Amino acid sequence: MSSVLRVGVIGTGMIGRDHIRRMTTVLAGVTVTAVTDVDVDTAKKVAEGLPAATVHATGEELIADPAVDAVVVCSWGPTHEQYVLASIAAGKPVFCEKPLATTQGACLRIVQAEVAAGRRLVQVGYMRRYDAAYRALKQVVDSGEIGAPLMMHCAHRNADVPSFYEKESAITDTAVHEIDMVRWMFGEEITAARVLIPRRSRNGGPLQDPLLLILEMAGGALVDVEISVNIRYGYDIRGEVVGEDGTAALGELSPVSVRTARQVSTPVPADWRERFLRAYDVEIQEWVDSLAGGGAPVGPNAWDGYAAAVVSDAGVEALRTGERVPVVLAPRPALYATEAVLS
Ligand code: NAD
Ligand code: ISE
Repeated sequence: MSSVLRVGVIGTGMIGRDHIRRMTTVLAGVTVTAVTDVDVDTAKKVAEGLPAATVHATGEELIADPAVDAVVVCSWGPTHEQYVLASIAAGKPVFCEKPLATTQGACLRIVQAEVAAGRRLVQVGYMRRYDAAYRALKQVVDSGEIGAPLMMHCAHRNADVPSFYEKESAITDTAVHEIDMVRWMFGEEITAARVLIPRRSRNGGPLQDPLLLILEMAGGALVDVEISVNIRYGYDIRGEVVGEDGTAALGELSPVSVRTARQVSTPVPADWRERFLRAYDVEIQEWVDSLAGGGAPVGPNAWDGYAAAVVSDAGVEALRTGERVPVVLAPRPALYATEAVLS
């Protein structure tokens, strides 16, 4: 590898373009040398702003390009498995946007391919682990200051969602972030999921919106996640851990609050790009830095992607049946030692 990491990006939609922007104008030690998208015109348009980048006809062709040291997968979820497996087969590090794959079987195949390769090549885009507020919250929890955690209350509110968003997406596409985050925050696995269904919002169209996902942690704590995907007023992410001796919550994030006409107001972000702007920067910079000199990625790994998929499947089953659904994970391979997985 050269001293500057040469990255190929598969999928030049919303987050693909956002990651290309940060890799070319914000971050250090990285350059984008190749792009591809099934919508070739989109890829070509993006490449117009990247004079050094080749536009490839397929993801496989991009992965094989000798000018690509590492791959970033930002295509639709169902296509992730093939590109992650092809990157592992080529021996190239691959950063895959969440979810790692859309079924637990596909995630397990990725885990098995990486284990067979004998080294860590895969990182999954669970960016909350890089967010300053979540990191500060975890520091308080880990310090013991609020005592043993008993519960966590979360809210994941989107102003709106695209038309292709389906009933199950509330779990598989949205709450999957909390699923990964609480495994990391509590340093333990999730053992069961339940879903409660409140009255339906008139803003939710055909979706059952909102939903309440309840997660049971291995240590006995309970996590509730409100998932609202048509809240209208903005993108609002909340989290509060209740401990034996105190509570700790994500702080308000706006750098400004305005007082006027006997009111106090702070802006609410429009969407995930605005709310997690810096978290994505830190996430990709730390990924780039970890690969320097042929190193291995240290962020959320293929096992984390697999575990999130199993919990997500349990959540979908709980939504379908109204039952409590236990989470059963395959045996964890030695490549994913506990401390590397959850810390
Ligand atoms: P998008 O629809 O805007 O972009 C996806 C792009 O992938 C499209 O341009 C599409 O043409 C392309 N594509 C589809 N199949 C392809 C294939 N086989 N090969 C190459 N390109 C292909 O979607 P998006 O919002 O950018 O989401 C992309 C991925 O990123 C999803 O997995 C999504 O869950 C994830 N995502 C993560 C976050 C986050 O907060 N971490 C936020 C948004 C999206
Ligand atoms: C989107 O794909 C994301 O990952 C966002 O972070 C999340 O808030 C949104 O609900 C998803 O659709």
